[in-house]
Amino acid sequence: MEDCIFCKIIKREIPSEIVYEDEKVIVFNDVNPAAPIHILVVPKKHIATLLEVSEEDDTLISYIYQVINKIAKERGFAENGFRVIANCGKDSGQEVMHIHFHVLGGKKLGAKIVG
Ligand code: DGP
Repeated sequence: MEDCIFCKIIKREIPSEIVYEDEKVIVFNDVNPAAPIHILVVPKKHIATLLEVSEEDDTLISYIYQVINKIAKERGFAENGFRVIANCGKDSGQEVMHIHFHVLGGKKLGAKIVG
């Protein structure tokens, strides 16, 4: 999508700190980290919100969790644990209309997941 920030990151039109990439997903550091580890796992397919996810994305969504699993193990934060968050729509504060999974870790995260 032309005006989408994450599509621009995928096309290298905007720089980012990429930590993993393959044909289906890109993973990069969040520009505004909320924890020592704060990466965004983003499918290359432009899907605006979780409400647009359909049956044809079954494999992709499962794959995203496999990538998270792999990165957590490779980067050494699997054992201590981490949190995955996907915002959807205005009440969640979703800013970028291209689905993405925040992976947060590297410290003991607060018990509260809403604020
Ligand atoms: P959300 O509220 O779930 O839509 O979060 C979007 C996140 O994306 C937010 O934590 C900041 C991050 N972000 C926005 N623009 C950029 C960017 O240009 N580069 C990077 N690395 N992260 C971005």
